[in-house]
Amino acid sequence: MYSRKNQRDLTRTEKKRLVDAILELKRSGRYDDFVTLHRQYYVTDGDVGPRAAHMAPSFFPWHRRYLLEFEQALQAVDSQVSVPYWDWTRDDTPSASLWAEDFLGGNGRPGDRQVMTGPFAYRQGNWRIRAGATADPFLRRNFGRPSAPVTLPGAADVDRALSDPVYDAAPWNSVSTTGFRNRIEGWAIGESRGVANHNQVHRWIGGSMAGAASPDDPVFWLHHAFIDLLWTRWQKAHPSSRYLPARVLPADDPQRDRVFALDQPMPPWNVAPSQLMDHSRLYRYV
Ligand code: CU1
Ligand code: CU1
Repeated sequence: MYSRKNQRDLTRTEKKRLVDAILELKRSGRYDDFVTLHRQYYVTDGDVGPRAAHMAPSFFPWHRRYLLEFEQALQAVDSQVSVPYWDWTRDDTPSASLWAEDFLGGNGRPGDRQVMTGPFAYRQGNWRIRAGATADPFLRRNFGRPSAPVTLPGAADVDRALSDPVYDAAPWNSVSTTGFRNRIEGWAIGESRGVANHNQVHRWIGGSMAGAASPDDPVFWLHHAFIDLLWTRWQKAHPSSRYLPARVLPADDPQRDRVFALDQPMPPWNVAPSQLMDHSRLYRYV
């Protein structure tokens, strides 16, 4: 049992130990294996085959397990480290301590968007992008996407999603217009108004965080820890609500073999959403 802290509360030492553990995973090649895995499971509505990670009900449980795998890899390097969370409704500016020189570094420079500060800047020599979406070997960020401005979601946007008592809804993909899952994941719902919660955060950071290779930016883990915390908050707010679909979809449903019902094992771990509903024996959020 360990704690996942708000990143704003980490001490200088805690930040350094986390950064050092991440750099060690990068050096050993394990970090890029995680990026490759995410690219492999980033299946969209328009692709064929099952969707475990995105545009699907199992968005929350799949990423919970994915984060646990990453966290265990970090802890094999340094047993005192855990994945902190970034509450982007509070720490919502480029001057937040998250982006300081001693933690994740800051925005990309104009032009090629290359991150120039912090431990993950290419010029530091420890962070070469190998499994990225482009051929660029450097980490890229483009805060706020000035060419088509995007803001970070606010507390009201999150609260609107948390107040939906239904976990997910047909057609169980990116076009579901109700349900907690897509209100947080952020496809379709509110996109015209720019309210896309999880997706909006990826877009606000931009660069490497946009797209299937988004774990190339270490902020991915802090963003998804907050997403994981929001799932826990939703469960507490709606104790009689359940993960949906509860059962395998009927044979005539086009989503039957494309989404994972409560007890259907998800790749690559062969673990069902039902086995990931409760994290309280593993970690807690403080
Ligand atoms: Cu993902
Ligand atoms: Cu994400």
